[in-house]
Amino acid sequence: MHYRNDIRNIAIIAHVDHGKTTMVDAMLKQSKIFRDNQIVGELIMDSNALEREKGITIMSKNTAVLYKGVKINIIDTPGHADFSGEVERVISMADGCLLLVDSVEGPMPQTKFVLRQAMAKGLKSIVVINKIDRDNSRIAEVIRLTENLFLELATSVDQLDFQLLCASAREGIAVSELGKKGKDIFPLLDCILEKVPPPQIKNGPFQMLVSNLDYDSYKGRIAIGRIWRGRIAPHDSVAVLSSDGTVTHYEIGEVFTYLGLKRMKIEEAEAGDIVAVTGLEEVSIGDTIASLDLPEALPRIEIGEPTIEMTFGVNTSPFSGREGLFCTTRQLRARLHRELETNLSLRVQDTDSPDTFLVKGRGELHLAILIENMRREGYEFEVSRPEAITKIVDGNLVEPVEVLTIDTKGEYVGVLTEMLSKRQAQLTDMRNDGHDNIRLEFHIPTKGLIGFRSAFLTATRGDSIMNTIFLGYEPWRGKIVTTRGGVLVASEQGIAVTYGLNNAQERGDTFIEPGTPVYEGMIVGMHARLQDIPVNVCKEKKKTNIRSSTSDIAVKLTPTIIFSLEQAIDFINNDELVEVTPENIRLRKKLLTNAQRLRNIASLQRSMK
Ligand SMILES: Nc1nc2c(ncn2[C@@H]2O[C@H](COP(=O)(O)OP(=O)(O)OP(=O)(O)O)[C@@H](O)[C@H]2O)c(=O)[nH]1
Ligand SMILES: [Mg+2]
Repeated sequence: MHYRNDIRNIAIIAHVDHGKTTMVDAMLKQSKIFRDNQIVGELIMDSNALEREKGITIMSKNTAVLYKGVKINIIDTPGHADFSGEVERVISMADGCLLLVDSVEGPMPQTKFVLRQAMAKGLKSIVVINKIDRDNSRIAEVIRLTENLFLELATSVDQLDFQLLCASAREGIAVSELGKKGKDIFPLLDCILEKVPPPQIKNGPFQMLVSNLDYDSYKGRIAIGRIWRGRIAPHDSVAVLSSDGTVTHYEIGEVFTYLGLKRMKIEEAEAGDIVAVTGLEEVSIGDTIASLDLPEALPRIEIGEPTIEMTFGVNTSPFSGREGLFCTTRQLRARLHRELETNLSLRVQDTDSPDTFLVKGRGELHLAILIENMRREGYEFEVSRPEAITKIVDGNLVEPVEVLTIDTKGEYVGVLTEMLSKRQAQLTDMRNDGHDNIRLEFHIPTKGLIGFRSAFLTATRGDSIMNTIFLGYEPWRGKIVTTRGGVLVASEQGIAVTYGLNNAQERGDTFIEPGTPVYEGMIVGMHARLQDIPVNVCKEKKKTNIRSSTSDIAVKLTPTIIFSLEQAIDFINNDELVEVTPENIRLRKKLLTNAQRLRNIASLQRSMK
């Protein structure tokens, strides 16, 4: 066994938005990976369209920089709890981690979650207190809180020995001593070279664990991972050891390593490095690729279980097939199964209905991102309201419970606690920093969180931040009585007009603009009361022979409420669906006609008697 001093492998981990991807920017830019005149922009690694739009990292990615003759392989990870499966998946490629902590927010639930993961994998930690340029930063306090977190999580004394730096990723500076004036990111790179152990090389034939997959239309499937043993070169013969014990032989196509944003073709790679290889038709994340001389499997990657589920079905609305490229059950099934190859914390199951699949994920955002991606690819389908996944453990019904952290102002505490107690949340902690910034912590069943985010944003006028993280399974706390009001349901198919919408607005807020095609059973607004009511938004004003005065024509509509996909999923009830097409997001009742719905209510009432 020996070490390779020319490589370091690190993962960047943190709570959402604490500056991981910005830190990678700084390292890439200052290590002169780019040509001097090359325009590279910001959040370079957030390369996919949805990531750029939302300003968050969704998938973890590899890059590398060269510094003082050493290649530092960097794995950028997502911070949002819904994508924590990604962190679990890639962290084993690293020997060390940069744990970023925002100098104002301090350690957050996801900071704890990812640090626990890193410790379990035995990674050496470097703590970076980031965003020290922020006005209200409280560095000393945040350091103290971070030390407490290490004390809480460490299982051995050497885990308490972590290196600490302060940085502003945005300004591209890091300092090893508080109060020193920074000028570049190099102190952090030096610290990585010094403190992160170089990769250990086991002698023996080739062995690599597949941690990620990519696809190229020319090269086909690309397997990415760390080589644990031996060497690999193009055209080598290898065995792929899959989860069910099957062993398949392949010839490697090309071998690549990372540098900056490029994958570079190389003639040979050696243990300790992170590489991408082509030529393996059937390979999954978690598989081991090994030499034919000694085909031994590495331990598989373990990923936490999903907590929420919803159905994805073929679009059954009267408008089905109008806007999508892929609308059939077969296409929907194939797409969902393809997603399983890379989205490890996702599950897909068949249901009693052949046109509907049960899809399970880590949270509403996890599933919403999948829906949004599919819609952009041209898929058309319908989804149900998300539900928490319950289980039976030792004969008892249990449900997922999460820790909810809210950063808010004093004035909202009353309304938030009231809203949350209806959702079965229990207040577990409340802190005031003396400037009216209040942090509340609750334990809340996952079912209570569904539909909460939009209510939260409205109640706090967008002025507060909420975060959740999975805590565990606890005994079922009973049903939650939903508090959402009724909806306005279109009573006829046609085109919505101003006159009809204006009438509807006397009953509540509307969701569609004049000129929108509607069908019977489509939800077009929110009723001011509890029950649903049919409205005819296509109704024109009666024509008379006398030309109407201008005051008649100029009906002023109240502005329409337009839901984003996530808000739509958050909004619907059990008897409703969201219809998703490349062009539109419509809300509808499951039962489209008023007669069907009335009959259903009557039969429900009968069965309750
Ligand atoms: N003031 C200040 N803002 C920063 C700094 N670093 C990052 N930011 C900002 O913080 C926001 C989030 O930065 P990202 O780099 O996307 O954070 P992230 O940790 O990669 O976020 P996720 O991948 O979604 O978890 C962006 O608006 C950045 O510009 C910093 O050092 N100072
Ligand atoms: Mg990021």
